[in-house]
Amino acid sequence: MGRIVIHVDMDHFFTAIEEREMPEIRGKPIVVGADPEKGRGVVSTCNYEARKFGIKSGMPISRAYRLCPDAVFLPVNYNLYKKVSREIMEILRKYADKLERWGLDEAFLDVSSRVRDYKEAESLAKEIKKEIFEKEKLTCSIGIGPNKLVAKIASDFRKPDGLTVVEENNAKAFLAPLPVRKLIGVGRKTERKLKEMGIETVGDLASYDPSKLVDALGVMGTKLYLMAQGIDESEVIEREDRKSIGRELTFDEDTDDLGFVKGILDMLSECVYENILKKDLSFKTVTLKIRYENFETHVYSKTLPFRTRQLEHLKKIAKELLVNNLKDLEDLKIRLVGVRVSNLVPMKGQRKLELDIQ
Ligand code: TTP
Ligand code: MG
Repeated sequence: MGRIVIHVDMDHFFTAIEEREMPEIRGKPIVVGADPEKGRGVVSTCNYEARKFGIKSGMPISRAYRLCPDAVFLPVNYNLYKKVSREIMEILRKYADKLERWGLDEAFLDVSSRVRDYKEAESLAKEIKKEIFEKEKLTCSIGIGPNKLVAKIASDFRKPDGLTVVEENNAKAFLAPLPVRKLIGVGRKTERKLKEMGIETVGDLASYDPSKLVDALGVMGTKLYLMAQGIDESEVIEREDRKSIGRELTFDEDTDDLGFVKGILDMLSECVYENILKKDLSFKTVTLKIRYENFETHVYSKTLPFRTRQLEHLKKIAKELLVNNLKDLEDLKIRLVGVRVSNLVPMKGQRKLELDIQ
């Protein structure tokens, strides 16, 4: 059997979180966007009640206000949404061989080795919905398909709280009646171009002469033609989304013993290094954090002109940063030190890049 891919998309994500936090606004039209007071900015999202009034993501807040003055207008609480997003991805992680996050509220899960058929994939999807609802009190819509393209379109098919399964042999027929705009990568411009060629639905595209598509659209033409047949070979890719890796330690007792602090830095460097190896990364920047007994906290960084993954580089730079920067505050004891690396690049990608250049 081929692959089975699940796509999860949270329902009206930002507003769903706001409703959860403020039960008193539940059931009302809600709009999340910048600067509601001043009437500037755009709509980030709105709940389904607000959508009934014609409000949409990307619309100026002022227009949303005209469409529905009684809606609840809220500012964007991005930090909260990010936290919830992380928790949801954590839940999804358990269910997938590979997980690919797409923005804050979407993810692809390759579950090919976890399930034997679409029936089992459907049960898995139900479990996912249940766990997200129990833990986060939020609903999502899920699509299941033979690839990312079909799974993503399927998750959008029935919303909110939907579950749509499209088996491989059904993919082409499922896509056929949909407008071409639903295909990944088709924006307003491509849509217009296709319309001029008499192509409005995915079905129109699927039965079009592929060589004419290539003449008109180049590589995109080939891609579109394949997508219209329900074909998409792109892998679910686990992206390293960590921007830095660090470890820190608060001492039992504040200290001014430099030798001791250096020893601790070596130990923290080793912990960080272990993580770098595990994730197959290289780094360019090392950052040292020092907190003094009076809680004054300083951060010093050094960026190398090259990428490295050597423990010796890490240890040496961390200690250098300590010695070079201690001078100004040397009469204060140290309460905490931390070592962090950033500017991370996967070694895999790097090797590939080197090969490409040769
Ligand atoms: P979407 O998944 O596109 O929208 P949604 O989750 O709000 O609604 P749906 O039920 O249709 O999936 O986007 C996810 C979040 O990203 C959304 O809650 C807010 C944010 N967003 C913006 O900030 N600006 C935008 O233009 C869009 C489309 C989304
Ligand atoms: Mg969504």
